[in-house]
Amino acid sequence: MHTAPFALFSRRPYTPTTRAAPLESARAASSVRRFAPVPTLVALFVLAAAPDLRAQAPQSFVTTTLTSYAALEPTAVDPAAVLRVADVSNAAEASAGAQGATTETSLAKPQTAAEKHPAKTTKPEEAKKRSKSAKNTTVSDYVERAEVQAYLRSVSEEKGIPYEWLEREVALARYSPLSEKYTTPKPKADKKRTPDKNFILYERNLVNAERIDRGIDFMERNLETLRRVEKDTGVSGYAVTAIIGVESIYGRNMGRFRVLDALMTLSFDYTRRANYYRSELSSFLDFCYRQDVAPVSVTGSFAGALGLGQFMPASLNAYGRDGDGDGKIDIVKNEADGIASVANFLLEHGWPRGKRPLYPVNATEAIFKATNSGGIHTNATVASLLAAGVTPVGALPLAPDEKAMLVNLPWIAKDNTRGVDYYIGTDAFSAILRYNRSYFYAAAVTLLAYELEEQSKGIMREPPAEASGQTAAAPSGGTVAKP
Ligand SMILES: [Ca+2]
Repeated sequence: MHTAPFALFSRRPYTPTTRAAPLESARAASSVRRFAPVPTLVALFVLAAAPDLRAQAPQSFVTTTLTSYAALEPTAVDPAAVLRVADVSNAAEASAGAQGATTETSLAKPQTAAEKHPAKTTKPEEAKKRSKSAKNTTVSDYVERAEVQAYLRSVSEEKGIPYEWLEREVALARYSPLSEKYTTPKPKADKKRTPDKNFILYERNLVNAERIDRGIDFMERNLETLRRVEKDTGVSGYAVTAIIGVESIYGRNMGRFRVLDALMTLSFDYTRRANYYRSELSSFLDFCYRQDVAPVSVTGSFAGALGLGQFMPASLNAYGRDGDGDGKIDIVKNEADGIASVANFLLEHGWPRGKRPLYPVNATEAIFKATNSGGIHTNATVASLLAAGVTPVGALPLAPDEKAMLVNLPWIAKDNTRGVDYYIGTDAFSAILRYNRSYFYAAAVTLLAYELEEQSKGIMREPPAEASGQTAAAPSGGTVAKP
């Protein structure tokens, strides 16, 4: 029997809103919403194109316009992002001056929780302060600075890139106030108000009808590539799709910051982690030089992550792959390259062929502590976890000596009941954790992958006619969990 994958997550006493809207109704809604948006579009255009009007418009008008537009076309615009852009645009325009500030004033889709929550957007007063304190960096300012010249000389030597090329390209960099702002840690006072960890809330933002629907579209149009890559690497095509879905909503949200500006700012106008960003910057310049890409043309997140899988440049250099065989690696515009690169990242970080990431178990906090659980590596085995008192929920098709880790996901339901779900994680889960060290992140990716499999009715499986001609190639992703 094929076990419904997301039944794994059904023990919590709540019904996730994400599953309330069936796929069909989501699709129906998406065809209906095309008929009405003209007045909203006009209002949105005014807001986007006329900063003065936008600044004077009542906040309720701005909110209503953006919210109704977002309802019509949910992924076209994120109200929170546009509100934030509206708030900071004056500051960005003032500080950028003649530079145009196209990145900051565009409808840049946010990349992190900090950007997604309107409550955390820049207040107008803050924006005014910013406009006074922002560095008045001109286009060519960076290459005139001695530390930048010294850095470029070392990159030139280390990577074998002509200094003239580096100087010419870096001369186009501009200071990016938002890159600095969004990478600056919040004051400690805020930490007191940090709410308890709640996987239910986290999951709701990442695993919902829209992301499942678009994920199935993504899989349908990339099915050949996904199957080929899964066959080559043994990494689940559902998991690769889920990571791309979580990271960039399948390419709709890759960030509109100029990566060059972001990395130059964080390397030379921001003292915290400057060495890290300088290293990423040199990877980025190296990649652009080798791939014959103009650095200034590449867009990504405020911190320099780019493409479908939001790779930092060093990861792109290390794990980027050419998925369509044209000799270039373009993880921004080419979905095959994005898929191949994410799969290769997971493979290189130990994804075991055909394995699922998570299996539900019963456990306790005492067992979690006694087994030294909590890291990102599989430091136990299935047998040792069972010996410590972990008991499977349903089938656990893993060998006793299989490397494993115990995973805890605390949650708080609407009625304030609290609990912790426990899972046995395999090396596949550990590989996802190398993408992002958070159990919540990796579990949300896993859940989205399971939903994609379930709701696409196992789209990754080869058609029976082809499959019958094949020998015992291990099925990956989909069919392994059968008892
Ligand atoms: Ca390619």
